[in-house]
Amino acid sequence: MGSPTAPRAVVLAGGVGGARFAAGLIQVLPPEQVTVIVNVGDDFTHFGLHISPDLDTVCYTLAGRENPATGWGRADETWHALETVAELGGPTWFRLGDRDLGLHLERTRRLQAGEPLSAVTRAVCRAWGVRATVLPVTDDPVPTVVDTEEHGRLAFQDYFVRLRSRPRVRGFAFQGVERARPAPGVLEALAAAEAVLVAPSNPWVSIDPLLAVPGVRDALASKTVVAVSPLIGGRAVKGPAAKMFAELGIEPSALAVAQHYAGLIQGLVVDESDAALAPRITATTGQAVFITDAWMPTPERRRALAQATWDFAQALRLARSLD
Ligand code: FO1
Repeated sequence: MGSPTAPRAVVLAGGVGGARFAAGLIQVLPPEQVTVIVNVGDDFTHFGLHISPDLDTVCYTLAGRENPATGWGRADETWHALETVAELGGPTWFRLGDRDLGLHLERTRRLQAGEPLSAVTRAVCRAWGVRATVLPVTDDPVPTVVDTEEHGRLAFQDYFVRLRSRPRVRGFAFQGVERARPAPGVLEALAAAEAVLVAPSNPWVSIDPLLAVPGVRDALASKTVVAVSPLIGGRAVKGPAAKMFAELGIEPSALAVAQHYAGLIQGLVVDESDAALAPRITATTGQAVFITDAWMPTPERRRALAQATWDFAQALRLARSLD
């Protein structure tokens, strides 16, 4: 038995899917043993405020403060500030609620005073009683740019929220990522973890930007890494992942997810509806496959998926140590 606060599991997470999976895992392991490393490629400045959508979704969800209907933003939200913006003819396409705005105001103030994003995130989590460690993958700006057929290069939130992911994608860039440094604690958590769990997040715009931060992919090389497919029956539970695969000329399926992560993961968790793909996944990538109900509509289902994924990772780790 290690120390009760030693990190055992690292989750690589984007927004809603990553947050819900992490919320399941802190029902399986003591939260102090879980580190969630979060994508910041979606971050942008709006009304002069620094918005970190995926970090906020993870923090709100682990604090039990998330909007259960959307998955992002706050529960019990009101919209007075945005109504005033609308009265004045300002932009309302990105819906910032009143409670949510408070976080963006305070984070922006601290960033402008010189605190790094990771320190601000730590303070937010402490204030809200989040016992897991939540880390932005980097404190440096690494904005995701989406190359589209119709509009050329678009800032991520322009593509995702303003244009509702409708443009056809041709590719992605993570600006400045080659100069980015992992945030304090990221490489340490990866080094200490028994296993790294890639949440059911969008591989293209949630997980790839994390892996692109220099040092992160290398830190996974010696680890047991297991991913949960975000595609169920060829469709994304939320967001445009399946559409992105198709537009990039890849048939969207759990097999495509396995091939996307080939060389990075040793195991893939897939939904029961994708069970027939398991032999081809193993034959083409060498990955072990675990089949379960991968849909997470309730806290119980989140816990069950996290438990199954953790047990699968532990079994793979044991098998590797015996090799
Ligand atoms: N997503 C939307 O589809 N529409 C919105 O108006 C919107 C507002 C928003 C505000 C704060 C926040 O933290 C997230 C918000 N999101 C919104 C979600 C978010 O932009 C995306 O889900 C992520 O960037 C993708 O993971």
